[in-house]
Parts: sequence; C-alpha cells; structure tokens
Amino acid sequence: MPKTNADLAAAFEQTADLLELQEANPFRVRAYRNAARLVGELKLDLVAQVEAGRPLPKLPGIGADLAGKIEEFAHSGHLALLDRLRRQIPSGVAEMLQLPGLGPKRVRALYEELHVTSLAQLARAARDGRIRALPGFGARTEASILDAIDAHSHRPQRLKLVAASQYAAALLDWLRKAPGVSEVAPAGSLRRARETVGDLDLLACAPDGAAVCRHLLAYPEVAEVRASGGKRATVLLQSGLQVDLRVVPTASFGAALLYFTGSKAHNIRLRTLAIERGLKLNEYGLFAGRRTVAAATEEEVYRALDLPWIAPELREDRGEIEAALKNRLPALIERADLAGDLHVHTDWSDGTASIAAMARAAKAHGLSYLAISDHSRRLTVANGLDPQRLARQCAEVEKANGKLDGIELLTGIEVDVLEDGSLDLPDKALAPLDVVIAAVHSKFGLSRAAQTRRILAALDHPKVRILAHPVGRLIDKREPYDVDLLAVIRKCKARDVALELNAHPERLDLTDLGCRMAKDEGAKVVINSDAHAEHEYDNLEFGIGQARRGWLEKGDLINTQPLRRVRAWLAGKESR
Ligand code: DGT
Ligand code: CA
Ligand code: CA
Repeated sequence: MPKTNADLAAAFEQTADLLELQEANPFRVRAYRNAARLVGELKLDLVAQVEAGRPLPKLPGIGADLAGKIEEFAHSGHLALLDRLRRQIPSGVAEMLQLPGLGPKRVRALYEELHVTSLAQLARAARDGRIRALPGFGARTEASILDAIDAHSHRPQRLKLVAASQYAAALLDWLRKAPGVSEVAPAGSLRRARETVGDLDLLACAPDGAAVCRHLLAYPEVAEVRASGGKRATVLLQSGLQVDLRVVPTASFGAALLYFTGSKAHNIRLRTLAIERGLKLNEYGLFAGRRTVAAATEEEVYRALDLPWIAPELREDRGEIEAALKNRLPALIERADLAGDLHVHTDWSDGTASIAAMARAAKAHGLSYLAISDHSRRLTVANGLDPQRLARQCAEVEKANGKLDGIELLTGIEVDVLEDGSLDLPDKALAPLDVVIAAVHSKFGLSRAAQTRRILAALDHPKVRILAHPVGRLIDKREPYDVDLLAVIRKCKARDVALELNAHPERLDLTDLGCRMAKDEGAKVVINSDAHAEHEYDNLEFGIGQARRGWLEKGDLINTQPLRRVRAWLAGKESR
C-alpha cells in the first residue's frame, strides 16, 4: 500500500517516543523527532519520490541513516527499527506517553515499578493510591493522571490541518482523473481552515456520479468502504481518516459547496434567512417553490439572501452573518500581504540552516525582511545563545546583510522568560538587538495567578516587542498553560507589544478566538513562521488561515507593514 509523508512522519514520531522510553541517546531521539516534523510538513512526496526511483533531495537534519529509513519505509511500508521497538515495549506503555504531564521518565517509572502496561491499569493504580508512593510522584500528580486518562478517552480523533491538507491534496489529484470530472473541491472543516479536521469532505462535479465513486474506491489508500452509490461515497483510508465524497452536477455545485463547507451552525443561520424570505435552502440550491433561485455558485446563493460572499474561514456563526447583513465583513488578510517574518531559527541554536540560507529561503517565499531570533542560553537542549555568542551572531547577521539582495535582516533573540518573569539574558546583551521576543519554555504548570504575573512582568521589560506563542499549547500534545489571556492581551496593548500567531501547524497559537480577542482589544498581532528549516516558511499559510478565522485584517498585523514602519514600531517603545 502506498504511504504518504504523514504516515512516515507518524512512524518517525513513534520511533522517537519508543527510543525515549528506552532511554536512548537524546540526540538520536531528537533526530527522529526533527525528521518527523520535517517530513510531516514537506510539500514534496518523499515516498513517491523513492518509488519513482528518484534520489532523495538533500534535507536538513536527514543524514545517511535517516535517508535509508525513508527508503526502507517507501519500499516496504515498515521500519524494522520501529517494529522491533514495538515488540519490546507494550503498546499501552507507549499510549501513556500521549497523556499530558507524563514524559518518558515518568512512564518508565510507572512501567518498571508498578508494571503498568495499559491506560486501564494506570487508572486502577491511580485509584488505588499506588502512584503517589513512587518517588517523584505525589497525590496531586495521581489525581491529574486520572483526569488526563478521562480526557484522553473522550478525545475525538482529529487530524492536524497540515496532515489533513496533505491527504486531501493527494486525493483531489486522484479524483481529478475520474471519468467526466470537471471540478473538484475540498469542503468541510478543511476548507474553513480549522486547526484540526475530523473527516475530509470532498466535492466533485461530474455527470456520472457512480463512476466517480467507483474511482474513489480504487484509490490505493482506501482501507474500508462504508458506503458507495450514485452520488456519494464514504471510505476510510489506511491512516484511519474518513473521506466523504459527494458528486454533483455543475448546475448545483455552488449550493453543494456551501452546504458541505458548513459549518453546520452557519448553514442553520442561512436556512433561517431563506425561510424568512419565503425560500428554501438545501444542498441542491435555493428555491422559491419549485423554481431555482440560485445554485451554481456560492456568490449567487449569498446574493439571493442579500448577503455578500462570506469567506469559509468566517463561517462559524460567530457574528459573520450579522456583519455581512450590515456589509461590515472584515477584509481578511491574505498570504500576499505578509511582507516579513520576525521569528526564525538558524543553526546557531536548534535550526538546521545557516543565517544566509534562511534569508534566501525567506526571500524565495516572497518576504522582504526577516528577524533572526535564535533561542537564549537557558534552553540548553536547543543550544541557546549566551551573551558572547549572541554578540558574535549579531556581527554575522550584519555581515550577511551586506551580501544579500532583496531581503533585509534584523538582529533578534527568542529569549526565555524565567519563572519570576525576568529574562534569560542581561539588558546589556539585549540592548543592541532590533527585535526581542519573550517566550515561555518552562514551568508550564504554574498556577494561573503565578503564570499571569510572570508573563505580565516580562511584558513590562522595555526591550520586549513580541510575545511568542502566547498560550504555549501543542495541538493534541500539550494543553495551553493556565494564564489570564485577556490580561496578557491588555498588557500587550498597553505596552505596544505584538502577540505572536505562531504559524507552526502544531502550535497555531494564538488561536482563532485569541486573535479575535486581540483585535477587539486593539492589540497588534504578528504572524511568524518560527521556521527551523528553509521549507518551514510554507507553514505561514496555516498562520494565515488561523488569522482569517480570527477576523484579522492587514491593519491588525505588524508584518504586513513595510520594514520602515516596522523599524519605527520596534524603536518606539524604548523612546517612551
Ligand atoms: P469535522 O469533520 O468534524 O472537522 O467538521 P466539519 O464541519 O467538516 O463537519 P462534517 O464533516 O460533519 O460535515 C461537513 C459539513 O456538512 C458541515 O460543515 C456542514 C454540513 N452538514 C453536515 N451535517 C449537517 C447537518 O445535519 N445539517 C446541516 N445544516 N449541515 C450539515
Ligand atoms: Ca469534515
Ligand atoms: Ca464529513
């Protein structure tokens, strides 16, 4: 069965988890994690590349060993190393790693001391009070483990947007080749750019629906057919992802696209508007009795309801209907509006590319300025910079600037916020920098009051201009830390600090609602890639999707502005 980058990424990620459980060399673990991240985001289909007999391109952090693993996976659909690790470690033990708050060290202790090998056994051990007796665990940890198991068991299985987009792109390519197909389109939560996607909803235009459905069933990744007929089919892919396909005639494509894009809440509001006008709206069109009022395009249907076209990212019934009725929809930001990126890493800390390479890649992605912002010393695993290395790097950035055309570099740092809200580097080291980004990378478990106090204190530092990934969540992996986000946003507004929308598909932090809050409070947002490799500027697209879901317009953002204005903003605070 052909596999995709997403499958390969999952295999690498699991390998990293299991190696970590076995206390393997941390560098080896990290290499697998980085490879998983890289492969998961890569536009190029590696498996297809290998199958076609083409050599793998040079990829950052992928040495001969990992390249061999990619080839092995492409040829066999397996990694012998992963298969062996799976035999050595019970699957329930690996599953425990999915629980927030349980790292490899703790899982190992639970496994070795209490012989716990499944979530059910873990729950029993917690209820019996056996966990608190282990060194490093306490009654509080025990209680939070029970909560985590409960949350885990109720967790809906949703895919991150980046993976769903990859599966969808491959499938849409396949469907384009079906007999008679004139158009295909993604719908559902994918088209609305939700950060996670429950299932794929795809639409195709063709006269013979049954033939298109049969073509879908022949897709090599299909593992199970749930339904198939003349107009629709539902299948499960090897990865477990469900796909709903509808085939419609061209004449009603718009109505179908509108209906299956959703959200359900948005659709219900539209249907009510239709009924108020004596009309009926469904997936086949907008009707007055038996007469079709509109059906071919979304625009027509909206117009017949006295509405302008509403962008899919807004269709959540969060005020977009009201805004549309008053003709006050936001003019949403677009990818082409992004002029620069103020947060990327290089091989000076945990990035994989040089300053110049990151700069050239930024330019190739249409950006005209870039802040180099590596980690600070406190993050030792990421080879964070101390004042001496930072000063040397600044000189290096200036030197690179002289040699580059069409892209301007700014000096910067992503500096750790310590537990008391002070910064990881002395003022003297920060003073010469263009951009200082404050970031929380430790002590995620502080109480809400302490966490908020800590972040507000960092925002009071006169050099801080950006708050990186404001709530610190990793989608499906780590909950946001407990913080009073409104207080943080208000502080940012007062200090003229920008809140970052980190475009990495695991973070997308600020969230859509966070963006909305920032906008309502008049605080500025900056969309940063947080790229650790050259291809990761592609992630900006996901940041744009999230920003659009948060109603952000060009004027709400810092890095839509030309460098001259950004420089004025950066300098502004110190003079206050
Ligand atoms: P997901 O898959 O959980 O990420 O979210 P969606 O929004 O893709 O939801 P899904 O796949 O259940 O349905 C796709 C779209 O089809 C949904 O956004 C709106 C439409 N739809 C589905 N069921 C209903 C329904 O019962 N009533 C209405 N009005 N629309 C529906
Ligand atoms: Ca869906
Ligand atoms: Ca669906």
